[in-house]
Amino acid sequence: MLTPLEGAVGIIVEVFHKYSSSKPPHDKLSKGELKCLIQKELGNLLLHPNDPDQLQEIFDDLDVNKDHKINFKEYMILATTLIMCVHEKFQNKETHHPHPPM
Ligand SMILES: [Ca+2]
Repeated sequence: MLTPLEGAVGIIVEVFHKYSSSKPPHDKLSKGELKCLIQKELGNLLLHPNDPDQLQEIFDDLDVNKDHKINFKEYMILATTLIMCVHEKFQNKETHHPHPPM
């Protein structure tokens, strides 16, 4: 049985393939596929998941090699950035609500 972290890693990979395989090339996300992924999978984490300007900005930031597609490596930038944002929020919470001294 997978540990929670192993499961989370698998889900990050699965989600990429679920959306990238909707049309060829099946190993890259088009802008439309990235839009679907963001709206369906990340609607709670992003402030404006339906804003076309924000979507364009995210797409341009991720598309490092400028081929107008998001490959898995570029998708990992999105995943890493989100994980770091969640970590930052988690740390802020800890700073603002310190545990009472024992
Ligand atoms: Ca690219």
